[in-house]
Amino acid sequence: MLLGDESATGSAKSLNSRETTTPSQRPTLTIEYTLPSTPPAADFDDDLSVGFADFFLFVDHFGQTPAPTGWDPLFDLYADGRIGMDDFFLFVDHLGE
Ligand SMILES: [Ca+2]
Ligand SMILES: [Ca+2]
Repeated sequence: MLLGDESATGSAKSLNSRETTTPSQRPTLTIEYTLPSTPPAADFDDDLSVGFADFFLFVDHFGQTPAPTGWDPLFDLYADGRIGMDDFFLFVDHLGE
């Protein structure tokens, strides 16, 4: 059984896979989606939004330079070879995207 109004946004669907006893004849549901073409620059954890998890990752890298360990150019939003206040301000610009 499939219910829904295709002309409305936010339409709900119900799919009952027990209507047939033959597994190969049961309906299947395929969901296709497209990721945003340009994820936010400050989305460090790749969840397609900029939030507190990204902030804490940024704080972990704050003050770093390309010295021996811990350097990750991902956090150098203002690409000057140091993770500092310029990067923080760019991060804040993206917060909530
Ligand atoms: Ca994120
Ligand atoms: Ca920087």
